[in-house]
Amino acid sequence: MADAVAEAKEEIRRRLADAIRDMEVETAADTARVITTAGWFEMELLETAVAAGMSEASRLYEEGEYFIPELLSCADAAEEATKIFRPYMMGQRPEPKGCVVIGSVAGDTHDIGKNIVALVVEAAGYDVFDIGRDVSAERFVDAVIEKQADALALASLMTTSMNHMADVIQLMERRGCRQSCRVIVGGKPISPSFAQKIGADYYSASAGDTVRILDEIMKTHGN
Ligand code: B12
Repeated sequence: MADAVAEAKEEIRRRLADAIRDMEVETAADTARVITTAGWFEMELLETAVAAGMSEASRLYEEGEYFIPELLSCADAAEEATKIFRPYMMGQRPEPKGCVVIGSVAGDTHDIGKNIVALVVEAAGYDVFDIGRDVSAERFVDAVIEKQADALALASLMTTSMNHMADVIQLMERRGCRQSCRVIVGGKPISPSFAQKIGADYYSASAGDTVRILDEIMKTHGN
């Protein structure tokens, strides 16, 4: 019985990933509805299904079958599914735990992964200020100071934008808010050694990891 349920969950996760890869916006939304109605939603499901669908879309892009418009349609399908999950995720939200500013660094307009991280972190009980994509170091630091953020989560999906993470950290130091705010970095080209090199506090590979890191931060640095 438990095996049958696990199999059905895996099958529906696969259906959602396929709908994202195949740019089927309606199917993605319908599949998300089936998942929530069946009570099968799990935080990891959103992240793993979107990652699988987009990674197959990426392969098709590399093979010359997809171009930028196709990738954008896949992103639309992922967003539609996310919209269905959102109220369900927020309904299970615990008491506020801390405050996080998040955004994609200057020069980088990729935001699918960053949006998932923001949503999962918010659903886990954090006040999240998502300041968008292609965000300058100045805007990041203004937001950290204004919101008195416990943590700043920086995203980069490109080797050409990842060095802007270092600019943000240096500006935090110059403007005196580095000590009070932990910095988490993530995204495809980021590694633990890169995080260490630029003086970030943590590298995170996923939305789930980010929640675990934030809980750890609040335990050691929270009020
Ligand atoms: C979709 C996509 C696009 C879409 C973006 C739509 C959108 N709204 O985001 C569009 C079509 C607009 C696009 C444009 C471009 N793209 Co693009 N794109 C991709 C693609 C195929 C998938 C990315 C994705 O969404 N993955 C799905 C999500 C769920 O996974 P993820 O982002 O990795 O996120 C997970 C983790 O990394 C982590 N994470 C992510 N963000 C964060 C943030 C924090 C704080 C934390 C803790 C963790 C975390 O958690 C997430 C969930 O598990 C990648 C290929 C790839 N394999 O990554 C190329 C890719 C990133 N793009 C690339 C390029 C080159 C471009 C363009 C320059 C193409 C062009 N010629 O115009 C432009 C650049 C635009 C710009 N200036 O930013 C290259 C980058 C190469 C490099 N230099 O490093 C890649 C790698 C493709 C390739 N193989 O060449 N792209």
